[in-house]
Amino acid sequence: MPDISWFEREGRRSLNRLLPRLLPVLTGDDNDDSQHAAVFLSRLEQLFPRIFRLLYTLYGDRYDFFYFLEKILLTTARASVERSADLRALDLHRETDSAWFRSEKMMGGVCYVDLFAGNLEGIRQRIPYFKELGLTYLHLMPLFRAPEPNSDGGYAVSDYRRVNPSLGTMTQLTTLANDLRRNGISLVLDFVFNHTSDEHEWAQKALAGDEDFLDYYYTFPDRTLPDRYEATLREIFPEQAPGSFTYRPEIDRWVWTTFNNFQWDLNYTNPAVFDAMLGELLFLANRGVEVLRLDAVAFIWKRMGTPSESLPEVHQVIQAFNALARIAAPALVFKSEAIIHPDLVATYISMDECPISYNPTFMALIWEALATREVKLLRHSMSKRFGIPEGCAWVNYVRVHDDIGWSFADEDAAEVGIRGFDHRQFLNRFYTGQFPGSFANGVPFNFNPVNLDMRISGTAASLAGLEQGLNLQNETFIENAIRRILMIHSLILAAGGIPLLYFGDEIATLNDYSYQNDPGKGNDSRWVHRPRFNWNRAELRTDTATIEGRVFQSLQHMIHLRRQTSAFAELDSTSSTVFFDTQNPHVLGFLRNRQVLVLANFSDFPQTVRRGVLNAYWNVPDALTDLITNNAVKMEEGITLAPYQYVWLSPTV
Ligand code: OTU
Repeated sequence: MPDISWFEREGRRSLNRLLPRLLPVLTGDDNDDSQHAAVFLSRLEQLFPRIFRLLYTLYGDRYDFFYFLEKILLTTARASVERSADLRALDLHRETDSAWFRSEKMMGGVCYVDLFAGNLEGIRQRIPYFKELGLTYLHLMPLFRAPEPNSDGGYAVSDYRRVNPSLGTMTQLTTLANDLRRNGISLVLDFVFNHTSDEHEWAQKALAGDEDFLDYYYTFPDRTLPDRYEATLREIFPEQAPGSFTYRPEIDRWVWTTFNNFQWDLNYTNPAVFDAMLGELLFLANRGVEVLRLDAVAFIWKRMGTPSESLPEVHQVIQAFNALARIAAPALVFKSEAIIHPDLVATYISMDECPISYNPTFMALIWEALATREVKLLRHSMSKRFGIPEGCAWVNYVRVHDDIGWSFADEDAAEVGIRGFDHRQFLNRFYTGQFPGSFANGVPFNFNPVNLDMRISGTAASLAGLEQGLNLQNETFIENAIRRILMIHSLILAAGGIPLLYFGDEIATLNDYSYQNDPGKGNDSRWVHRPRFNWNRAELRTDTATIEGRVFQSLQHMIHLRRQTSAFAELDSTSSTVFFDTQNPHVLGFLRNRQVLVLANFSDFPQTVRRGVLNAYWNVPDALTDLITNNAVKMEEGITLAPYQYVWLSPTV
């Protein structure tokens, strides 16, 4: 690899050679916005050295490198020219306010367009509901054209520029993005960029034998290379889609399909793929999408003899996308979806790569602590891993549309005396209701008989015990389940980052087993926790005598409190959430910005935390208020929490 001075010199030379090709695009006949061209060029000047280094590292050994370098810059310039005045204004604003998503006002929600509201127009009509919940971030699940009846919930995209006709049109999506923004809500969409569906035009051309498009994917004439690759690959869907390759008789070749057999992995070693996907990415940004969730991010680069996950080139590709997006659409932020070992989750998080990331370890360990009633692994792991680079933010969640995988670090577990493998077996038995005394009604997802790996499906309410309580008509079970649901949400609302609500959880939606009879869904248990949103039950949300009302009102109250309390902002990524040992094995404790103390009791019994313990971390004020109840808290010897009680303690003002 050349040294820094070579990159500097050749980068400058390359930019000088390429500028004359870009200028006509930026200042063409139908585009006389010289001010915008100047903004573009100044961003380009600033970011080009980085872009040149990244692209050269990825593609510099190809004879046609310079051709693609030019093409990639032209794609960026065209997208910049096409960007609307509104979005350009947003760009300028966000360039000076990059901390916008770290505010205490941030509140996320996620739903399927069809299941939540029928179609895009339905979503638009539900804006008042989003506002009721204080939403500022709305993630709509994949809504593009996709195969029928099975598209992996839309994660097999057939056309990134066309909305699934049953949901609406691209024009409606653009209007929706605008309407949401006017209501203070940022639109979040997936960028499903590891694979396309086999119905995508590129795949269709490949199936017709077009060599240029065969190069968009990884295809092999026989099993020789697939077998060698598979020796070190992890199986992601061992039950529903075993292996990582699919035979296609049309071309008599094996196609790389990490996920389902209709999801074809894109070949990012081909710069034409990089350029084409950059075009799709910027197209979405120009529709008004503010956050792109980079789906299945770990898998986009492969190398023989490795698991082909999280290779260095993965980071280079995303960083290059990031830098180019910062030129054409700087308001856009990437969120990484890496549900993998926590060490690797962290490698995606930086301002130059993905400033926002799911926090899968926090999510999984919250459920782990509910099962064990002990917080040691949760506390230990979070105190090691919650800090992330300055400027970035976690997305904290208890549930999304996917399974729950026990992706905590075995090292963290060993450090608190837990054997990872055995513990996962226990958790799987617990959450599928097989462990004696379990409160959970979960469903297995992709059991792998070779390594006994398994993940769990189920709604938050069913996993937290509500389904069991209602089935048994046991008031105590029901009460504990409601408290668990509220307590775990109190944690994602209080911890630093963006809380993300999975719509339906706010009205304690239970598992829906009817997916089993659906031809496109029956082999994928994740559909058990993706039911159609029940608006009749949502009607009960103001009646606190109902379960729906109690859960909704409590969540709404907490969201409101969070908005009012500046201590819930991410002021400093490494120290604004400090987890500490409460010296009570059942009580989780963390401090927010040295101002709010959060305690949560994971046990079915009252638990006490001694004041002396708290004093070691916080100068415990004499007069304390629990923000949740607005009650004064007397802390003489300590504080005793009821079963599943959570408190947000703040100095009384
Ligand atoms: C993601 O999840 C999506 O969230 C899923 O809904 C999709 O099925 C999948 O990608 C394919 O597009 O395996 O069970 O370690 O990081 O990428 C969920 C893999 C998944 C995960 C994740 C994947």
